[in-house]
Amino acid sequence: MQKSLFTGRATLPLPLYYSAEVKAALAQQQAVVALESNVICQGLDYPQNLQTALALEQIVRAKGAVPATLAVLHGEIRVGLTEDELEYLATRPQIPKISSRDLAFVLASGSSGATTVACSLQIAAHAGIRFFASAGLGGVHRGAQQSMDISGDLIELTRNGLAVVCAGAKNILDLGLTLEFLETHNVPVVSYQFDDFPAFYCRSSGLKAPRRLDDPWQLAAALEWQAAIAPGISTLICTPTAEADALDAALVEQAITEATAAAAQAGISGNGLTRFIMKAVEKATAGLSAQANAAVLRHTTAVAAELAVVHARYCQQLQQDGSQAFG
Ligand code: PSU
Ligand code: MN
Repeated sequence: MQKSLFTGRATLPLPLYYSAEVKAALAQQQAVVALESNVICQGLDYPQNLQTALALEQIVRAKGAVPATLAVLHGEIRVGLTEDELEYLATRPQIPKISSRDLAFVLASGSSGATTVACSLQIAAHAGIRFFASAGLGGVHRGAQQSMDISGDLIELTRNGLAVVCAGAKNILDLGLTLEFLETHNVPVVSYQFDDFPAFYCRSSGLKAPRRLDDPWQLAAALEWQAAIAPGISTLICTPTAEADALDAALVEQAITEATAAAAQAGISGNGLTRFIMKAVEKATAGLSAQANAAVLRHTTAVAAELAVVHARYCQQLQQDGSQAFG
């Protein structure tokens, strides 16, 4: 039995099952990068989803870190999946999208779930993983002044103390309001070697990032200070998709505006809205947006792995220096 942080009462141990690779890496304090499964199950279509999932794992390994794709399979929280398990998820879009608030119920029913960013952050924290990569976060939806639709991804950033590497938030959202929300909740937002807050498929949102940082060693130091100061608050590290993979902003904006109007017309709200709009944009761009989404994922995952490796080295150095570092 574990002790609850809140009541001191004994709580159930979570059914966390690690792949051998992830278990060994965590034991040796090597760099591990967690990845979500909702994008594999529902964000992209088969076979592009499976190809992308496998490519992401290879990218992480090539950078000297270990990938941990997260999902719930038959009531077990899986931290690191085999190729067969990735294929299982990639060929079953009927597996539900699960966010943080769904996890307990999925475990209780012994069923499976594809984890959103929010749910993945929660699991990664319980699993002792420090880095997480995603293409674009959920955020404040356009029209949220009325609908109050704000992704649980943002809330979860205030609870789990991870380093989250992404290309900003999805540009189907209101990125200005998303930045405001992050500021209100004191979530550090850093653009890595870039001035602006990126816009997922597009390089820039036209909004300045609250902070720019160029040196990965200094970023590692900031993450450790953040963990000491406010252990629950994650740090959002943004990196824009490569020039060659970026979509034309005007073209995408037109598709998003039409998709958003179509969603309103069809009365779509709640947790199906993001997928509805993403799929409509994909249709309007003849699949270009899905290609771009996969490219963003490959890029953010590579940067996350690079930063995780430097961070692991920084932590080793801290341990070697011991108390000397702080006098
Ligand atoms: N990537 C996609 N499509 C998606 C998502 C990612 O191409 O639908 C998922 C992510 O898992 C993200 C979630 O965490 O959408 C956010 O959903 P919502 O806006 O309902 O919080
Ligand atoms: Mn929502």
